[in-house]
Amino acid sequence: MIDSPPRSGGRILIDQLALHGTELIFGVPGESYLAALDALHDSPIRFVNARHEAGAANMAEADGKLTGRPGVCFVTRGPGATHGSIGVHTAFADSTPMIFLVGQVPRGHLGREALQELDLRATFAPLAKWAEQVEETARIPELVRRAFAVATSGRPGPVVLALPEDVLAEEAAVADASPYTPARVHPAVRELSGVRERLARASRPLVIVGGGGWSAETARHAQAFAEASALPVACSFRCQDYIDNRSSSFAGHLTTATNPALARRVREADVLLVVGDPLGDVTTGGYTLIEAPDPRQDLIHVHPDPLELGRVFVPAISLLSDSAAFFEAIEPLDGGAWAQDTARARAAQQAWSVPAPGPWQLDLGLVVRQAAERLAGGGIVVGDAGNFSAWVSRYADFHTYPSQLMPQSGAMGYAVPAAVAAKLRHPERPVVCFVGDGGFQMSGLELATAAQERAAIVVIVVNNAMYGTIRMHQERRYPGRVVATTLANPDFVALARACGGDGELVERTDQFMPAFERALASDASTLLELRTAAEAISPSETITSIRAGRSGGSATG
Ligand SMILES: Cc1ncc(C[n+]2csc(CCOP(=O)(O)OP(=O)(O)O)c2C)c(N)n1
Ligand SMILES: [Mg+2]
Repeated sequence: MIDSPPRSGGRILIDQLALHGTELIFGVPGESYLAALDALHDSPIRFVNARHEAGAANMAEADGKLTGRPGVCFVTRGPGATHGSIGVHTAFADSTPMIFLVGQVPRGHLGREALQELDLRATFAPLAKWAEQVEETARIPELVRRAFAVATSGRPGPVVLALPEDVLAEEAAVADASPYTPARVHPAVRELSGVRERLARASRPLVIVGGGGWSAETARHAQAFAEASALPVACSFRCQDYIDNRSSSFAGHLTTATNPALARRVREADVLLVVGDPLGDVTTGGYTLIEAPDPRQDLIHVHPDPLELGRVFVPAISLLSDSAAFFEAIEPLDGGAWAQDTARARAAQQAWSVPAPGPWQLDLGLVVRQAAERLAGGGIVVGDAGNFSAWVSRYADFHTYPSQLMPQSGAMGYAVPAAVAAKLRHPERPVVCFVGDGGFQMSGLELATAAQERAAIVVIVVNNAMYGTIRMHQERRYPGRVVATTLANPDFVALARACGGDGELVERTDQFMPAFERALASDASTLLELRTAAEAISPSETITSIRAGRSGGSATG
């Protein structure tokens, strides 16, 4: 095998990334991986240098979500790795394939607490699917190939590879690896019959879709199966684009502020067919809609990772399969017994997603709805964590996969960098990012990266001059005692201009659409600062109503 000319470790690494299909690397450079940067000088791979490693890691995570192939991030040693760790956490929580490369101190300095040294295997053990250090130049092809396979197989997730500086600088004569192929998990015919038999005896069935490994084709198969069987389908937390929201089967979104009619439907279902989703805290309403460990409903859980089946919830039927293979293989069934109920689920979702105008000068519900109607499913809607996202989840709709990028991890600071990555991957599609004033200040300087990369995004900053989510929880538990949740903000419009973009202040609902049209038409990134009333704390509550003990719902991260 050793008939290749000697190459530096950096060159071997970049050659492996290219042969596994990498086109973009998001990162912040460091002297620990100069040999890899040098190899990029003559490579078709584009290095996008973010302004902060959290931005770079969130960009790579978003890229992995959009493509289904590992997004790649490259950072340096302890400070770069710890800054970027939030993106690794999000990739884990969101089941997103990602490869997080970290320059490390030279092998001869390991264990001495050399400058910026960090035990990266130990640090990332609980954050990543696999964390390894490459200690021999000749093993780079083997370990990089394995990193791609691990990131994309079973439940997708992040892999961390530490690369000591001298391993990258040293030369080795080693052959390239063959391109990776993710392992697929197919259901057995007998198991599919068992699923269909149990469903056929149901009177109030519900399908829940979510988790990793989704694709446009899987979305089509899932929709075709659900519609032909007249089954209602709910999307798990922040997986709203997994099925066309215009479908007769779409029953809504299980989120932090779920439609009470949908929550009741989950609780009262007799059979739940859950495909791909690991069933987390938010989707299950804090383990109340689906009780752990023994759900009241008959749970049919389809997942590609055997360790996920029965981990929290004991299924009536466990089926080891990836979502794509399941929806390719399952035959529709007669839905006569529940078709009318599915129509009611659909009607309840439609009623829920129409905003009732409020007394506000700027009505966020109307603004989100108008923006979504203008995009008509063709855009990519990116979101951060915060209460503003409750309006986005409720009043925007999604037609194709992928068209939504929002962190299931609830990480603030995600949206602006994720939007930059989305625009680089889909330059032809409008990319519209919703973010709170708090979240924007965590990563807003990535607008400078957007300008450098000529990625023209639209950033809608919902400015309520506070950490609204935390204020809401504060008012519920400690009414009137406001601590640490008020924000004195910078001039967001001026900030956008300083970063090479443009900006407009929007203070009234009727000012929004003209400003949005100008933003969509612009060649530069445009920030629209929406001034919203602090009193409008969530779509269903005001601060006054919370203080008066008249809470009408919930919204959070
Ligand atoms: C990185 C990170 N830090 C802290 C939190 C806790 N948190 C959740 S929402 C929130 C406030 C968000 O404020 P803003 O972005 O202004 O949105 P708003 O809730 O006001 O709409 C905070 C601090 C978090 N989710 N992520
Ligand atoms: Mg805010």
